[in-house]
Amino acid sequence: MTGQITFWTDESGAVTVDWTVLTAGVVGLGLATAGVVSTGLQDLSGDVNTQLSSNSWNMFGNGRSSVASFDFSGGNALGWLGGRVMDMGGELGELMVLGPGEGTGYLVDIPEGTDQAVIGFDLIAGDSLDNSAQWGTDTATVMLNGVPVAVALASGNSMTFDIPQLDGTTVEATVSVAERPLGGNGGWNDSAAEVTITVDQPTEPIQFELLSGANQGIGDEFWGLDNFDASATGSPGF
Ligand SMILES: [Ca+2]
Ligand SMILES: [Ca+2]
Ligand SMILES: [Ca+2]
Repeated sequence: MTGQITFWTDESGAVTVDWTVLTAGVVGLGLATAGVVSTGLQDLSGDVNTQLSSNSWNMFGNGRSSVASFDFSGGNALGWLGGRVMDMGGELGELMVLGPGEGTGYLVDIPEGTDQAVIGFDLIAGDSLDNSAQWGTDTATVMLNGVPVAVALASGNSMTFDIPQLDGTTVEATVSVAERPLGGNGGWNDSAAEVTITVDQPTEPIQFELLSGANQGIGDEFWGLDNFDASATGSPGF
């Protein structure tokens, strides 16, 4: 019995008890840390999932990434400044509409490693837009980073383009619909063009802008923007 009493009063026994309490504390801390890390990982995987599935950042791993895509359906124009999304009816449906002197802009994100950025959209010349001595010249100006890269002239409800040749920027515009009522005022013909802008070696976000030089209100005439799509290309897997 003496030995057992010695055991209970032995200092080394007390150390064991201390160690047990200390160990329990460390395990508790470890569990708490694991909880935080686990939550962090879930947050991160959630972020990655959001990024991968969002329109703003689809990585296909084949060297091409979509950075923005807008058909303005449901009024979605998140990130656009100026202009207004309207349902102009007919074949036009919802699109970004500009009244006289109005402009709309969007900052196109450029992922690191981008070799080429491609911005495509439909430009709509709605209703009574003119290019005449009598009724004036109704233009739409496309600008990148404040520099005009294309000027569209509505003419007899068709469209012509004045495209300055700028180093590193290529603009192609093809009239897809001329002189046909697409929407807006059905009594007035409309026209549409597919515009594609390619920018070589962009290093910073590109500020896209479309400005209306129309001289009458939206009830009479309008410039419209639809099916905006911006993508970036780089080395495969970027
Ligand atoms: Ca649309
Ligand atoms: Ca006009
Ligand atoms: Ca029309």
